[in-house]
Amino acid sequence: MNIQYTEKLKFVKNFLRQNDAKLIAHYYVDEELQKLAEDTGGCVADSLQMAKFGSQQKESKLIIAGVRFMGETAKILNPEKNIYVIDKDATCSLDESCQLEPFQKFCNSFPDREIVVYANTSAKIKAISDWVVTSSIAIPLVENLASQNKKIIWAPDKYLGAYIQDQTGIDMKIWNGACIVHEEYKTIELKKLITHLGDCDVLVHPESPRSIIQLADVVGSTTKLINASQKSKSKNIIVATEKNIFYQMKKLSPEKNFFEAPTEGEGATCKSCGRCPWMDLNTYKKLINIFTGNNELLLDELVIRNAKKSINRMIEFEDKFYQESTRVS
Ligand code: CIZ
Repeated sequence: MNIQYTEKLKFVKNFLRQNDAKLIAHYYVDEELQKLAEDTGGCVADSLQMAKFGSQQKESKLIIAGVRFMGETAKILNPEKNIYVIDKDATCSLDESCQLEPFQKFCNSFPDREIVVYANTSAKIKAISDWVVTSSIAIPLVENLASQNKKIIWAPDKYLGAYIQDQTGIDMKIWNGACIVHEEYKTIELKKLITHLGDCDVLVHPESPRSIIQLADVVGSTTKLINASQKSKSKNIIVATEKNIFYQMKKLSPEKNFFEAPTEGEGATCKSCGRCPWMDLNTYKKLINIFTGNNELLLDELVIRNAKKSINRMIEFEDKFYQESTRVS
C-alpha cells in the first residue's frame, strides 16, 4: 500500500463514518475506488449484488460508485435511505438507447408479450416492465417464461438478446440497443491474439457481438468471468469486458497474465477502447466532495413502487433458481 493510498483510506474512513455512509462500487470503476470500497467495509460487486448489499447496511446513506441505473436500483430497493452517485452524468449507452416513449410504443405493438428488461435500464423503463434480469439470470428466466408459453420482448441489448436466442432457440422481439464498450471488440484481431498466445482462455461478456462470443471459452456476467479467471488452468487470460475488472481478476490470480480483447487494429480504430467513459467519471476527488454537490438520487414514488415489483420478481426467481440448482448438483 503506498503512502498516498493509506492517507486517502484514512480520510475516506473518517468521512464515511462522520456522514453515516457506506461506499459501494461496481467492478468497472477504477482500481482505487474499488479498493476504497473494500477497505472501508463496503463492497465491490455487480449491479444487483450492490443493491442487495446496500439493503443489509445500517448506514442511512449509500454512495454508489458506478453509473446512474445502479444508483437507481439501490434507491428502488432502499427507498428509505439517501442514495448518492459520484457523478450524476455517469450514464450507460444501453440505458440511453431505451427511452420511455419509443419503448412504450414498441411494447404496445406486441401486447401479447411479457416485457423483460436488462438491469442496464432506467427506473422508468423498469417500472413499465414485467421482469428485470441481470446477465447471470437471463437465460434461465427466459427459458422459464417460454416453458409457460409466454412470449417475450427483450430490451435493450441486441447482442445479449441474440445470445439468449442462440442458446435457447426462443423467439423474442429485441430492442436495438448496444453497449459502446462491448460492441467494439474486433474479431480478426482477437483471432490473431489467440493464435499469438497459443495457451489461453478467452472470457467474454454476452453484451459482445456474436462473432466475439463464438471465440469464447467462457461467456457470462462480470461475476461469472471473475470466477472463471480464477478457475482457468491457462496462464494467459483474454478478457472481453470493461478493463477495470482486471483489478479483481489479478487479485485472485496474481501469477496469471491478463490481456484485453482488442478494440483496434488493422483497419480499425477504437472509440471507447475497452473503457466505459461514464464509469471513468467516478473519481476520488468527486467522492470526497459528494455531499457538497447535488448528488443525491431521487425518484418518483410511483416509479419506485412499480420498478420494485419487477426487480423483486427477479430476486425471487434468482433465489429459487439457485436453491434448485444447488439441490440438483
Ligand atoms: O449488472 C451488472 O453489474 C453489469 C453491468 C454486468 C454484469 O454482467 O454483471
